[in-house]
Amino acid sequence: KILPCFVSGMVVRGFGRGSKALGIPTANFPECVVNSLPKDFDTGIYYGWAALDGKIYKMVTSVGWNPFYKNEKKTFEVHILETFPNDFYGKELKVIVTGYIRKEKDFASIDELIKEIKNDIMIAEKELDKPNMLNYKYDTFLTG
Ligand code: FMN
Repeated sequence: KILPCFVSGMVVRGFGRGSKALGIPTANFPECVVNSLPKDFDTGIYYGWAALDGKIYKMVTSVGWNPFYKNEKKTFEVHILETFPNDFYGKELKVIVTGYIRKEKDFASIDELIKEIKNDIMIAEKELDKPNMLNYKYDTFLTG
């Protein structure tokens, strides 16, 4: 349908819960980028590739309203599957969303949310190693 979806923008500050409460830091795209997604891009959890500072990484992304936190604004948050010593606010982030994992869910506790995200990460790790997904890693959108 609408995947792969190519998205780029400058990393902005989110609500600031990502790294602290969850131990899973996410980079947020600005509102204008979120609002310019294709109309039929469903909210949910996806995986794909991210380019940052000229390097390509696996990523998982959450697009929507974060029902657990009841956000009033739709967000597009990217968690890169790599540990970084610093934030990357202000940097250009490019992503190719290549696959869908699941709908956003509400959870009874933060621990359950974290468990589900860890599972999303496992799925992304595995799916992105498949040849049809690896192809996108070298797309000129990311490398150019
Ligand atoms: N939030 C939800 O409320 N429900 C979800 O199902 C959900 N799934 C997520 C899956 C992934 C892979 C990621 C990276 C985030 C997910 N989130 C979900 C969003 C987290 O709640 C969010 O990253 C957290 O609120 C931190 O946001 P902040 O850094 O903007 O404060």
